Amino acid sequence: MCNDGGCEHVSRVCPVGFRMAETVNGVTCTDIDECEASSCEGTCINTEGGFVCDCGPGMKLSTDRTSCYDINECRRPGTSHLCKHFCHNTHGSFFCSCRAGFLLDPDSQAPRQKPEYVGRTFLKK
Ligand SMILES: [Ca+2]
Repeated sequence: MCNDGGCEHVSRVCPVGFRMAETVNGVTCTDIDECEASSCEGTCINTEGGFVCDCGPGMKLSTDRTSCYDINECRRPGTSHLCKHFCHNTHGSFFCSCRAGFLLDPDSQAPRQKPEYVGRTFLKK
């Protein structure tokens, strides 16, 4: 297999992230699937010569490039309008709530005045 020192020579030719493979047509460099043994906290995506970790929605990749941390949507600059009244951060997401007397619109996440009832009559505002 490596009777003439060819392996040593070719391994220097294969870039990082590739492994040397012997085929019938000679020696080639093939991409290593780092995701087989990745330390990604989220989803591992194998790329040519490397890999990337994807943390998914609501999460951000840490500087170590493998672990994920929660995005605090309530404290992100410029996103204070996310919730009109109260913002509650959760792991991977967030939710809004309203002051007393208001209901959260499920579509717009905006608070709307709770309808007031007197007996069975709805009072329009
Ligand atoms: Ca969050």
